Amino acid sequence: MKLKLVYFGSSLAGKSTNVKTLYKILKEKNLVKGDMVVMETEEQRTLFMEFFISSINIEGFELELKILTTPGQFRLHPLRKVIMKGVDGLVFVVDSSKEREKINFLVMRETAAVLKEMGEDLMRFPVVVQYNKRDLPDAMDIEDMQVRFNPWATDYVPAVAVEGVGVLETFEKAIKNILVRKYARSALI
Ligand SMILES: Nc1nc2c(ncn2[C@@H]2O[C@H](COP(=O)(O)OP(=O)(O)OP(=O)(O)O)[C@@H](O)[C@H]2O)c(=O)[nH]1
Ligand SMILES: [Mg+2]
Repeated sequence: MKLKLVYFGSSLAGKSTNVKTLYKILKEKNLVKGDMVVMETEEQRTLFMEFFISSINIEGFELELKILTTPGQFRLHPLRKVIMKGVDGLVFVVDSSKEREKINFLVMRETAAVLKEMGEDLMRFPVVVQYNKRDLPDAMDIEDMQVRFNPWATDYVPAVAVEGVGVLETFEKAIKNILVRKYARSALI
């Protein structure tokens, strides 16, 4: 089964750090097919990134995963639509810094708009919320963030992506959510 997982979140929230770390973890387990493709703007900000994993077995399913990040910067908005095409599941990387509260929220709203244009509803999508940068001195309380950034009441993972904390857990939960959703849907139709 082929699945597409997209990491979204505000600029500098840690999406690339997650995906690069995940690539390393999976590469060591020989689960990566090919190289990681990275495209950056002149200021080292993500334009687009993707990599493939071949035959990863999760919960008894043989999966081929395509993993991508969206660019966080607002001026790269048109690219986000391209990246979101055919997406099966999402990871919402939330910057725990109090200073980023508003921008986290705006990105959630904007992602909902992108999906709506594709005829999809963010609120009905398989999502995992990652509260990244738990190491910051101004990190918000998880309970406060849950109210603001987890309207799905879905799984969440506290993380320090830069140290690799929470990266694999987030990924595994995201894949499980996609599978549960796909199977629940096919059982009901
Ligand atoms: N303190 C701290 N810094 C982090 C953490 N995760 C990532 N960072 C740092 O945050 C900065 C931005 O990380 P990126 O992974 O490039 O962020 P991004 O979401 O891909 O940003 P864009 O590509 O611009 O949208 C980098 O300097 C990272 O080292 C974390 O858990 N704690
Ligand atoms: Mg990036």
